[in-house]
Amino acid sequence: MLLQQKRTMTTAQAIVECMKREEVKHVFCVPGESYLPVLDALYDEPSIHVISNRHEGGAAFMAEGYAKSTLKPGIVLATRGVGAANLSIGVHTAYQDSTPMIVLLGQVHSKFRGREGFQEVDLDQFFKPISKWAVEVKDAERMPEIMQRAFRIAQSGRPGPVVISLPEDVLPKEVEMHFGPSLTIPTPGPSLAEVDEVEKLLGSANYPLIIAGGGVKSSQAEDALVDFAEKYDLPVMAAFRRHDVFPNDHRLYAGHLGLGTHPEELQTVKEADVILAFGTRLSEVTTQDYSIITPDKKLVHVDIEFETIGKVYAPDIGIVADLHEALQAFERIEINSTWVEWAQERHEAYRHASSLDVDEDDVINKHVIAILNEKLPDNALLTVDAGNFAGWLHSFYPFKEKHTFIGPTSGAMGYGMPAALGAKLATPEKTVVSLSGDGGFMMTMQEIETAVRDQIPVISLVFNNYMYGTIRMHQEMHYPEKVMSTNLGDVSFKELAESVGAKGYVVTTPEEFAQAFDRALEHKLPTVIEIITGQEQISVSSTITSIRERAKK
Ligand SMILES: Cc1ncc(C[n+]2csc(CCOP(=O)(O)OP(=O)(O)O)c2C)c(N)n1
Ligand SMILES: [Mg+2]
Repeated sequence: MLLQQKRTMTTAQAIVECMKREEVKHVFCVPGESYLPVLDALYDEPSIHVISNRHEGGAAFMAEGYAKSTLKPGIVLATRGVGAANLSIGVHTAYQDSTPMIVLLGQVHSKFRGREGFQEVDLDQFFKPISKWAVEVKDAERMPEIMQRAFRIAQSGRPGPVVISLPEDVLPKEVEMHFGPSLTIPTPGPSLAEVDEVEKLLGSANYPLIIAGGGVKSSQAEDALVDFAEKYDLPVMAAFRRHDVFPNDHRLYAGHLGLGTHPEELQTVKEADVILAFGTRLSEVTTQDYSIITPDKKLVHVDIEFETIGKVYAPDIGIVADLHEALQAFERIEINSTWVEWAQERHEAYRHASSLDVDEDDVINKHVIAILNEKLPDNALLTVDAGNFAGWLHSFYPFKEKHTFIGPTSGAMGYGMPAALGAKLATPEKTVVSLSGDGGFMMTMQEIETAVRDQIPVISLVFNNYMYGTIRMHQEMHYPEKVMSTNLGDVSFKELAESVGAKGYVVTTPEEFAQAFDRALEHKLPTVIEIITGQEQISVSSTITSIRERAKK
């Protein structure tokens, strides 16, 4: 269909027209009087579904989860300084997680700018350090240009968030708007010389290792990565919270580099002599506090963003490329050796470290993961919040297919459930389950009402240990037995869920959990399953007692 490139309309209508041209299906918001014309233009556009959230933080996380699932920008709308402040956690997460997002914020009238008008904040300045581009619209006729540029910036290079401030007097202005051609996203590839260099370096390796990150997902290179790894029997590890870059049950998978990664899995990096870092920024968590890629190793770093290369480690070969293009170019590589034995050994180490065999001595946290693994289809999508409860998922759940995991590399609490709602909207055919702790869940749990109102059937698991367990663990390590600010009160998540019309269950044993989970799978309604856990087993590998003992030594 040929789209008309020139039309008279309001600035608000031009925003919605750009969304339509980019095939936006859902937008997330908390309404405000500052951007009513945009809401009105959305009212007139039936192809775009507007979700009204309970908190801008929830709206931003939902948009972020939606964007991670669709690889298209998540769109959030909010009002002035107040809405902006509330949603900034989602913008920060999109920034750290390289997720495309467009944030549209109502701003005070241009006549009042600079007088500290009602809820006035310099929104472009406020978001500059945590966005790829933050801009205020001054001329109505430039709205299509800015919106189209926002879509381009959010998705080009390393994806990320763009913030647009919309003074309220600009929105109703009616002018002739010019729309540019629809978007194409550049996918640069490596040069022939770079491919030759990789061939030479890989050919010299004794113990090569691929560390694969979000760039594999955003360039949809998961299958190409399997082909490349299989060609030479190269072991593959997933970067922090990017489990599903590579099938975890594949003979070449060697584990996940996250918080509390098992020493046997870390051993793989220790022994590696050539590291192929593919689409990962080699973050603090992935590199275990920048400790594991030591100077004796050779590093090939492939990333779509020029700035990512050399940001942490100066690579021996640094290539700016889209991962999919790079892996296709690497098909030219010809090396006679393969690394079957090394890969086999490292996969075995992973299997040993992540064994899901459970017995009655295991805490309920591990049983729950085993039950999820048993009952969920391989394509089910799991989202996670920040907190120690997540350690059991990260350590033991085998993600077998692509697009099955979404988690915040930013470590933002409150993320898991709203992100699951966004993911479910994006992939309604999938079973979507979120995992949260009692602390994180309660930061955004009001979005359960959004799920009920908008009929988004997600199963939310809440691991209730009545504490900010992660911080309690760190507290015990540094200030043993001095518990401060980390205890939480008694909340019935079952009853809170029921009070907004969701299904609620509370369970204390694996059997009860299995039953409740079966029912949740059957009735396909927004559901909260509260799992009462103990406090003593404070992480996968430590108890409160063992930490206190260690601190005494
Ligand atoms: C928004 C935000 N605030 C604070 C923190 C610091 N923090 C990390 S984990 C954690 C506690 C998590 O508690 P809970 O969700 O109950 O999970 P648990 O560790 O008990 O399993 C806190 C406060 C954070 N990561 N994000
Ligand atoms: Mg907790």
